[in-house]
Amino acid sequence: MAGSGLRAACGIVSAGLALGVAELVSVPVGAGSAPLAAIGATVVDHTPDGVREWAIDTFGTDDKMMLYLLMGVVALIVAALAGVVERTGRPIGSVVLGAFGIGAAWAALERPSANWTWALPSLVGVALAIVVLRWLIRRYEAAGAPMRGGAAAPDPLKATAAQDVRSQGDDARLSARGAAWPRVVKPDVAQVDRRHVMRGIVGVGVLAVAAGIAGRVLGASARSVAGERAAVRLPPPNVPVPPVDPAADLRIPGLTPYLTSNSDFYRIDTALTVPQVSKETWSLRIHGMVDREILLDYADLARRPSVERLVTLTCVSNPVGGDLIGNASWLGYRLDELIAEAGPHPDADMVLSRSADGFTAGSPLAALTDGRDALLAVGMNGEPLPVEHGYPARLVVPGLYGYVSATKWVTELEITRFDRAQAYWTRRGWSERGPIKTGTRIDTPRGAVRAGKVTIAGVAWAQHRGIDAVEVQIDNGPWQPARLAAEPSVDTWRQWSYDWDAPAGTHTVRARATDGTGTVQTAQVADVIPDGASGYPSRTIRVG
Ligand SMILES: Nc1nc2c(c(=O)[nH]1)N[C@H]1C(S)=C(S)[C@@H](COP(=O)(O)O)O[C@H]1N2
Ligand SMILES: [Mo]
Repeated sequence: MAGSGLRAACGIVSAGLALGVAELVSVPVGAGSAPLAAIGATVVDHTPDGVREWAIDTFGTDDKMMLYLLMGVVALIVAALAGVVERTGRPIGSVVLGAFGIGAAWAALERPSANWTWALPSLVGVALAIVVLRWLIRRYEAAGAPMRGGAAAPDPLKATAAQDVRSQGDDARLSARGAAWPRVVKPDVAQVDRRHVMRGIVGVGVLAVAAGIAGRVLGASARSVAGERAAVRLPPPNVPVPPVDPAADLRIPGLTPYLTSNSDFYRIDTALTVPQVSKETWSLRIHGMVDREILLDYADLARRPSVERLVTLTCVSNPVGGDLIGNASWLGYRLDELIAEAGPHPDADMVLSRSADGFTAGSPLAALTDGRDALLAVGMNGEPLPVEHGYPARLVVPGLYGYVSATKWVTELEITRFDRAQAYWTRRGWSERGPIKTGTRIDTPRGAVRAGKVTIAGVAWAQHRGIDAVEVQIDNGPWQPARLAAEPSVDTWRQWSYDWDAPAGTHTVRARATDGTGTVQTAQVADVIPDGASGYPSRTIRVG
């Protein structure tokens, strides 16, 4: 390995040790306090909308993985450079590492759930990394030149400098000595010394990996709420969902089922690691413009009447034809009742819900109190909420996109006003109100089909208004009514199908829905930002 390569390796293993040790220190401090997690979360919060859009478009739900990969590559480069520039008498690399440690500590302190101890993982890790880097570099500089094949001509000007190479440690001089003064320092001695450096590097590297793995494993098991969730017994709903009408499910191959299973349900949130919120420490505070603050814990909920409701959730980032939409039965507690107990002031118009990880959504107070089935949900499809869908409790509001209503891991409802408070995505350029736009999707067929009878089918949604009609258009022909499946609730999507006698050739199929108020969905094409995509879905089908 060339000299700068060894120096780079010293930097990389030292920084690796910082990350590994930080991971260990973060176990008692708290999830998200380790440097990469803290920096990642801060980056997510401060990414300009354009970049964010591009990342979601390009990587889809792998966007978080890509962020970690990117941070890993940057960390690797910075660590290698820190090693290359570090000198015994000139600790530039140490300063670089120190700056990163302070930056990471600052990012950790900025997290919504942070206290001062959140700085510790980064600071302890980096302090140790600096000590180890200095030690490795001293070892390296004491070891002498890496042996290079094809000896360079000796540089007479460097001849004297080479004598005190042990205290200077400049790569050029080192190689001059190694190549040209084999009798001054015996090559076998230099090689032994280099092995000494390599052993140091490998040793630190092993420690770094061991600390990192131990930290991850201990952290995951210490914080995971998977065990307690598995033991939760949901109260039987006082008002259960009647069994779903079989006529809601047309059971056409390729058509999305009426109910989405928990494992197939889309997941969208800003959390880099899924928040682990124990029901033992969870509480919900209703406060702000209210007559009396309310504080509820999980046990209080069990004493309240519960309901079960079918509601289709939709993400504002769902493009036309996209799959960021899912339908489930939700078990929970009526928000209108909870909010009424707090006594909201007449001039309040917004409920700012806040999650354990600092996400906020701003919902119109009216949408949560107008009699629709807006819920504080604890169950999903007959199970306790999956951890990634908000365990132990989340909001579900029919008719509003998730970003303005569906707060997972919810801990607070602040009754306030739209002219006083701004929610997470509104601050980032998305609309402050997010009613769901009437939409439809063509699920089948995809690609090529045989000429003859072809069933075109899909789902349509206009939550809380319901779907009254779906029409299909072939090749700019007239709009034809589709057959509608049963609609167990106006708060869910509705399946539709259309039997088409398909002639050979390439055809374009479009669909559009009419909601329960008689309004046809808009043909106007809009991007997802700022308030949801619109336009008719279309599909090109080759009939052979
Ligand atoms: N705590 C928290 N809750 C959140 C979000 C989030 O980022 N953090 N994202 C919202 C968005 S944009 C959507 S679309 C829904 C998605 O819910 P799901 O992941 O259960 O499908 O959650 C909402 N609730
Ligand atoms: Mo969303």
